[in-house]
Amino acid sequence: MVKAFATTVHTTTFHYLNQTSNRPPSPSSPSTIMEVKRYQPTSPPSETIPIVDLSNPDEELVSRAVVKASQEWGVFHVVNHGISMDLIRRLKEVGTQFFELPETEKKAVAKPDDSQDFEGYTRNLKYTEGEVWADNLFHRILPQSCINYKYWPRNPPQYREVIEEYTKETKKLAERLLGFLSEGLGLRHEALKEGLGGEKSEYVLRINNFPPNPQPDATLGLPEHTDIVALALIVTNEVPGLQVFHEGHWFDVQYVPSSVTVTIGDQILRLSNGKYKNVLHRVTVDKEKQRMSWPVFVDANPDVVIRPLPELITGDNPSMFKSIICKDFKYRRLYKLPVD
Ligand SMILES: O=C(O)CCC(=O)C(=O)O
Repeated sequence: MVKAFATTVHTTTFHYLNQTSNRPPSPSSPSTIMEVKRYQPTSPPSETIPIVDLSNPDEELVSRAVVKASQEWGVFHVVNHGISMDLIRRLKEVGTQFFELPETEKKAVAKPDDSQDFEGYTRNLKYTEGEVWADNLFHRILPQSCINYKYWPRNPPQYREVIEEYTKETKKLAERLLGFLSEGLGLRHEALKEGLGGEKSEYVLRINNFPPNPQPDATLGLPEHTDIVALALIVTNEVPGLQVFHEGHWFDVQYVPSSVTVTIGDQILRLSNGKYKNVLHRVTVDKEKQRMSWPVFVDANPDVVIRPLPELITGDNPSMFKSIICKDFKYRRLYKLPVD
């Protein structure tokens, strides 16, 4: 298992993301990395994040909607996605119950101070600009060989059973979406999954707890970033806070109760040779309400070479990105080193 990338330049926080704020433009960064002002006002919601109904029997229509949303926005909601509402309710329940435990109990699964990896519970509630203002629990959920149960809470007792069930359903959903995205590239259904390492690609659960913040305008729950992974499948509680950058404006992502929100990350941008967009996003905090979110990140196997899928590259469509091994890619992203 690769752990080298997982320590950040910050001593207290691990970001499973690629931050872009407070950074001068880098000539060798892909053009998709945008510089934004942190407090740029959000635009009026004349346009909203696409919503794709996955239960539509016309699979081709569904596929086209996923592809269009991934090209234009890099983020969309899916509804009727096949994960039962009861399972999502139980996922939220076990996460909420974990964060309600006394600090001493949460520390049973704490990320060790000297850990070179990201897994475990961390508390980052001393706000510094550009840092996370949240409590997080982070652990791998697939493949089985990568799972480290020492970071899975024993309390609440049903935690493991619920997360295992949720993992199975999330994998099915992720693979269906990857299939649509592959077809949108004119490739076989399995092309992107295989490009990420097939059954050896990694799935990681993060539970974010953003407590109310008396100074919501001065603090972000998560600073703007694109995900260094392939995809994130996110469920949240009813408190809005996710914002995405689209055509020069920040948009609030509306809370759609039965949906899973999908964000496209850097790896899909690269594998698709730039066809799909890695969405820049951030999370705001609320003055009075606690916000929580449960992203599952679909990540390439650390030893896979991240590069545009070779079938896509022609004389007319040259490669936009150099090949790089996944673990090196993530290391460079996390340390904000240039990546071609
Ligand atoms: O809280 C959310 O809605 C998104 C979380 C997120 O972007 C992350 O954990 O990287």
